[in-house]
Amino acid sequence: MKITQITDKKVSLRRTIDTGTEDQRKIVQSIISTVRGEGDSALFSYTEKFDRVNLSNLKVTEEEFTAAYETLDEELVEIIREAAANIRAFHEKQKRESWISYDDNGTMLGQKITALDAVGVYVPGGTAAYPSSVLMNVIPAQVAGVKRIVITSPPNEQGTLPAGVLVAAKELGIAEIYKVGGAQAIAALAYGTETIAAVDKIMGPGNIFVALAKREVFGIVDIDMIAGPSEIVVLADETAKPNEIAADLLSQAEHDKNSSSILVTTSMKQAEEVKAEVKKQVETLPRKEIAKASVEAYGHIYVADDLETAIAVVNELAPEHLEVLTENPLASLNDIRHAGAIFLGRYSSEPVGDYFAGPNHVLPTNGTARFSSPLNVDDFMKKSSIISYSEKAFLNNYSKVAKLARLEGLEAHARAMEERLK
Ligand code: HSO
Ligand code: ZN
Repeated sequence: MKITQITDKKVSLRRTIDTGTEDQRKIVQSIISTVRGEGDSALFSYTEKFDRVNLSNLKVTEEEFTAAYETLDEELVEIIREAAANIRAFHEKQKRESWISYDDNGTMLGQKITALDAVGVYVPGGTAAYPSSVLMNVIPAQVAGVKRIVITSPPNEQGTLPAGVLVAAKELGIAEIYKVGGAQAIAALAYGTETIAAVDKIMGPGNIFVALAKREVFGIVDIDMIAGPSEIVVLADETAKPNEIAADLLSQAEHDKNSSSILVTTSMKQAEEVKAEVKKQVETLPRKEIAKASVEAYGHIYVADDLETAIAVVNELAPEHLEVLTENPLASLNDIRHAGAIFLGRYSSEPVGDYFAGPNHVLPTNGTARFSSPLNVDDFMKKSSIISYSEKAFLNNYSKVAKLARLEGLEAHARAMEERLK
């Protein structure tokens, strides 16, 4: 882990995003057009090619759900239920209502809020098939009132999905889960096949092929965001404990070798202790190869002269997760402008938010916290404007509208106004 002293409040620390190679884009485009043309049969053959399994059906059956429950501890199922309840309670608070306002002319204006009809959630394969991400994507959609929620995920070589994913989905009452991954899954969700009806929006992270496919189908359907690897920034003063900081940094470093873990501190002594702790702790992790690679490539410690400079660095980084481990975390909250989720104090270690507290763990990465927000109920709702003019409101205003129309050279607009006077 590199240690850098920062004195200038105007540091520039932007990262770039992986938009794929020309070849990768071509592969994705070809997969999408094949799925569009051939439907299910393309899904089966791509699954055989990429996931090395020959499936007889795409949809997860009741037997598969039952088998999943048999492999999971009853206690764990209870914990999933409790996490789901916390997540639901937090998202319920976000729900917006339609509204209408009236004025003295009899004008009625408003906003009608409608849930999306159908949403697809992509759950990546391998060790990144997180039950927690099923909860985080599905629950806000349910709170919004989305009627049809579909999950797709690539099967393993035995042709099944992880038990945790199936149990989480079943606990939420999801009936449609399909064993298909990669760009072919995104194509199926966007265009539909015989088995998988098209959705209106596609959520969820995935590898570069999934990300490129989402970009490719954007406009046909909506997409959530193109998520980058997980990031954590810890903002600390000398009161924070190096062993705790190191443990929290490693909690995100173990996600992916491209994840980044950064400490911004006002104490050089602590910086050196954290560096040593990270080195020590990482050796004991089962995923040490990933965590080590991540820390080596993207781990960084910035030592700032004072808290104000440290906060400027944090805002420049605009991290996905920010832990504030200072003497008075609340006092800094006002000055922190850019972060996906802000964890205050040593008992709010980041995994509390990943799994259990209630706020969403789908967060803006790669500095996009400058302009975007955590996944939330609004992401599953859209608005329609309501406009209702009375005769009085019309007579008061039609000529103004006609004048604006003629200013733009749009005579038919002006006449539509005047036609009503006849
Ligand atoms: N930290 C990840 C979410 C996650 N962590 C899932 C564990 N499981 C991105 O916010
Ligand atoms: Zn995590």
